[in-house]
Amino acid sequence: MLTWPAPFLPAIPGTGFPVHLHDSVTGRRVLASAGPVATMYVCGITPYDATHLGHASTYIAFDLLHRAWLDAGLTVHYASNVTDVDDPLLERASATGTDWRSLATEQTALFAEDMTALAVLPPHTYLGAVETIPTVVTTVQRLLDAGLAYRVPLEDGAGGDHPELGDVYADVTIDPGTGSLEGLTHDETVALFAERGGDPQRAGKRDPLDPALWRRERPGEPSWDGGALGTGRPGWHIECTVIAERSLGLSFDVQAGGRDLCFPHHEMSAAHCRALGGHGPRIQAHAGMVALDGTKMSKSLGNLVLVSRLRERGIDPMAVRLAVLAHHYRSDWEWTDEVLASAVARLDRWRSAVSGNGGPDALPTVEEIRRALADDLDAPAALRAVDAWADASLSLGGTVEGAPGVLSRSVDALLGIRL
Ligand code: 5CA
Ligand code: ZN
Repeated sequence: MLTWPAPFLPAIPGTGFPVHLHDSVTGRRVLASAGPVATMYVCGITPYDATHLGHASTYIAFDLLHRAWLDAGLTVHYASNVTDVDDPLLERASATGTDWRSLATEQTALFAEDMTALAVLPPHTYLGAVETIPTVVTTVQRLLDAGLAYRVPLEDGAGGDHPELGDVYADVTIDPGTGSLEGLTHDETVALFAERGGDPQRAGKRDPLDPALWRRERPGEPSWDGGALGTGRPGWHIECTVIAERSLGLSFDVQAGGRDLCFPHHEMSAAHCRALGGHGPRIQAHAGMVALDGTKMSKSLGNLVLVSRLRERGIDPMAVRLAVLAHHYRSDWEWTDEVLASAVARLDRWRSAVSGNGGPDALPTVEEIRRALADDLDAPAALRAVDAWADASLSLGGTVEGAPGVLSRSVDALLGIRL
């Protein structure tokens, strides 16, 4: 899968601090990477109705981590995926009478344009579910051979020429702790699993929470050669495990996404990594949910603000990025016209403040931005530091020659905001 062009990263004076990040599993703040190579997997989109502000907010959050790591002198290996075949994509294509491949291709391209406009650094490894199918097949076979997965008989009409080869499910009971969510009863956990793409009621499973690894061919659904697994398509969680393994290995620093991926997706993906012999991600990092009119922005509900629509309206993507950065990545927040208007005003103010040749010394502000980012990606604090420099520059002026240039290059390199 092709990524998008990398934005230019200006050189800036000094070096960033080691980044600490909140781990959702332990609730602790930990060193994000011991270096010298930092590894991150951010779950990519399912390409329909992309890119809404919720997606944008999640990718911008972890783009800050990427930038802060680079600034701290680490080499970053960043991997991501595109879920270019899955139930919700197929359902949307059939509901709108579109070919699922065209829908996926079109929306993946639109996402790349949006990420380019928002100055998000592209992943180094970017793989689609479809192009990864041969690796999924061998990986699922490994799990079956190890006795960590099992086959579930199919309903009549499924399975093409080999209906005797069932769907394959992972056995969650192998990994103690999987599926026991803090604060939720077993029934509530099962309900959440169903709400987020799981099939707890499927007859023949050993445990309601067992996730599908390989779904056999069904009439009217696309399917691929699965060798000894029989024709079919990959399950969702194994897709990310396999793509992470191909790009980063089975033990890596951070797996990230929006908070709705915490369970079951990230929990199951990490369990698959362990079943395959790795440790999985050392940290799971989750961004808060962006809402519109009081409800989480989601493709299935359709309450969306699309980045491409804002761009069509002539809104500067840097203002959109700044609107996102005004919120801490772990908080839930609401997209409103006022949020955008205040970001547009802030961008204007910053641009006026850097328009001269002299200004207040920028180096203390650069250090404040770096400290804020190293402290669990505290973008709002970084923005306040730039606001203070801009206020001083506009009201008092300043005598340090070149300071506006240092400030604007730093805001570009660290926050991805081009002034
Ligand atoms: N393809 C899978 C991940 S492997 C997927 O969840 N795709 S997605 O298109 O539904 O979401 C892409 C990313 O955007 C995920 O990290 C998801 O958690 C995040 N996301 C979706 N809606 C919101 C929202 N309203 N606020 C914040 N992040 C969101
Ligand atoms: Zn994923």
